[in-house]
Amino acid sequence: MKVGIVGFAGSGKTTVFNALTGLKAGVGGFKDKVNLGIIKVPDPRVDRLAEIYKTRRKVFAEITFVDFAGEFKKSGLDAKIVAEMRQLDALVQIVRAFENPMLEHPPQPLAEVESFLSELILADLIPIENRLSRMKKEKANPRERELIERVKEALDEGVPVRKLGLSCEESQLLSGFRLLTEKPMMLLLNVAENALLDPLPANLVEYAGINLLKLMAMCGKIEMEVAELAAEEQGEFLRSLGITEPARDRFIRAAYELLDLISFLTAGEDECRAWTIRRGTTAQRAAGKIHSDMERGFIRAEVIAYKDFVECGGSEARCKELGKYRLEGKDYVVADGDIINFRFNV
Ligand SMILES: Nc1nc2c(ncn2[C@@H]2O[C@H](COP(=O)(O)OP(=O)(O)OP(=O)(O)O)[C@@H](O)[C@H]2O)c(=O)[nH]1
Ligand SMILES: [Mg+2]
Repeated sequence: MKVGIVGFAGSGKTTVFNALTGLKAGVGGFKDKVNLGIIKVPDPRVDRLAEIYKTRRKVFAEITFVDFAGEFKKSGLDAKIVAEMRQLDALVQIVRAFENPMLEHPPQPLAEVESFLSELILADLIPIENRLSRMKKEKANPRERELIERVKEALDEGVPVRKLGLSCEESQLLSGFRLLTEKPMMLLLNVAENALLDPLPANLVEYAGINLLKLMAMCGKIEMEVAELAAEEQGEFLRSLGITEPARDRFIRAAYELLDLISFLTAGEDECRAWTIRRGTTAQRAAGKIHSDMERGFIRAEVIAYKDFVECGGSEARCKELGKYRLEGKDYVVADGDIINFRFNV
């Protein structure tokens, strides 16, 4: 999964990037550099399975973060950056809610979110308008033409494509454009140190609800310091501030919800591993996540729910005795925490 950290200059993008990745990219002074960082998604189930199978080889799901710089010049979003943003699975807009001495204006979270949306809309209008004018010359498929016109109308009115409630088929027709306003998006309110435990501003909560955006708050500066501490010191430091868990963990959960992702597990003496899939994925498609041969030659899936496996003391035989071991066919919808062994034939 590739997540872009976007937003206006000085909103604290790189600070948040450091907090999420534990890296130490330079902050402040409007650095003009794209940072890339990969994190492993902590999953205690993988740790536990590795103990049961006595293996040291643990593989976790990963999230790649891209921290953009200088997105917002006077003339709008930079075309090169827009092109890179189009490749991402989700966008996280960092919204400034702290006083930044390098910027003149005080924080105005809602206004900042609205004007960033306008920039995204302008960026999406370019390919849509180009397509429309080409369609007028060619004989276009009427379904596609109607769709493109509807998208253009929405964008003209300031409505992100995400809100149009498109069908699967319509999304498919638009997929080549990789529209920014269609991407799942989260607002991350970057709050001042003294506002750490304040409730989220009501106007922003309302706005996020209407526009199908996920919303969370953190203090980037503090969380960046936390990420620099050794793991065993982090808990204590957070507790002293009244924070229950690192923002990174909250963020990962929110991102999985945002993208409707779950994990299934594979376990054995050679390796224990978490695989990320979209909720609703069938067993056969899930097999393809591991290897295309497994999907093509799919026979069946042997499934034990993680919870059952642990309750049976990590014994497959015991799971079988208690009827917790299931054989599932290709259309079985995989559940979060399923431990799966795929049978296949190529
Ligand atoms: N007080 C406070 N300052 C913060 C917080 N987050 C970031 N800052 C400060 O804001 C300034 C800008 O932070 P950056 O993380 O570099 O912001 P950015 O969005 O990456 O900036 P550009 O890359 O230049 O667009 C730095 O001086 C940070 O220390 C915060 O939560 N509280
Ligand atoms: Mg930066």
